[in-house]
Amino acid sequence: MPFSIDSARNIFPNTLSADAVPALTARFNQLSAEDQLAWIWFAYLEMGKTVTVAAPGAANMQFAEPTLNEIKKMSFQKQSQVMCDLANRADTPICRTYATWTPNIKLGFWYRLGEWMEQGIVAPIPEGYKLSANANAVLQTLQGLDSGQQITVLRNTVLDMGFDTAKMSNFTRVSEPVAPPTEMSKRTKVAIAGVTNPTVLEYMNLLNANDFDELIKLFADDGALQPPFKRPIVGKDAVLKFFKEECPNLKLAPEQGISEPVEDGYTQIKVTGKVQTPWFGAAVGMNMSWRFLLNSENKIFFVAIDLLASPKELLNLAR
Ligand code: 45D
Repeated sequence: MPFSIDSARNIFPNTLSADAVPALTARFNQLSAEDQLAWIWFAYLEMGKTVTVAAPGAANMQFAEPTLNEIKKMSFQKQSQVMCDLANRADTPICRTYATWTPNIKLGFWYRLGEWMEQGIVAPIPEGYKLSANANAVLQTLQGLDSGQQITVLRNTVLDMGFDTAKMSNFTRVSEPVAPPTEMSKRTKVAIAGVTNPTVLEYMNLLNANDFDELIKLFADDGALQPPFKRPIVGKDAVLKFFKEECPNLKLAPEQGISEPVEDGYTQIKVTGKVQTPWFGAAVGMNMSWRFLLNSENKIFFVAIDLLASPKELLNLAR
């Protein structure tokens, strides 16, 4: 076999991903818990001036509801403690429950807490709270990023909270029920300038239709998918689980690409374009690339999805 997962990660090495995102996330994680909570609050308010977050669907909320109701009944002081515990990744029952949730449940939980903070049902960020100089600098850097990068940082800050599942001996991941795929008559078809490969086109169309059971059939048994800023997820079972847990209702709008044969019947294809998340819809088009490596049977051996450093990168199809 000419490629390993590790060597496949280096196809199209000129692709510039948004390094500002992990760099800023790391700086955020250095802040105190109080500063982190206030920082997210200010960032959220600031962003709310230009883009609105969509209310999570009922499916995202049902698993968070018992915890939310527990928090609702607490005193302001206890509520603040719970939020600090989450930021501190403390070992508490709520932090352990939180850790088992999928990203969308975590985001839905904070969405509701944010609403309640605004309505005075949950302890607000103290009036006149002054961010530390460091937190302020981190906030300023955030404001300089494009909106796709901003929402990715915000998402990271939320996902990193709660107890560390790596320290939990056994737990069951809690995820929303998977919605049925879009019915055939309502499906859309993408067109990609420079790419006609049916596997790549089907990948986009099936992901847009939430048809994960068909989508996974495009992968080789030992195939892998590498999400932005993450290690590859290897093997069909793990990739399918990821699709069902984290990919419903994404909207992929690929624009252009390049395809070329490599060794042993493999083909490498790079596609660039926009991705919308159900949380922000058309208000935020993230600049993304997909780097596919297909085997001689035209199955996906590897695909890396990257958040791009700038819109200019959309036109970078060099090898
Ligand atoms: O602490 O081809 C308060 C893959 C204050 C799959 C708050 C993909 C206190 C394959 C405001 C209350 C998935 C890889 C907190 C493609 C406090 C594939 C709340 C890519 C926390 C294309 C804050 C998909 C809140 C991508 C409510 C790139 C914050 C998806 C909410 C990207 C933040 C999705 C939200 C992103 C952020 C979603 C809702 C970046 C959502 C971001």
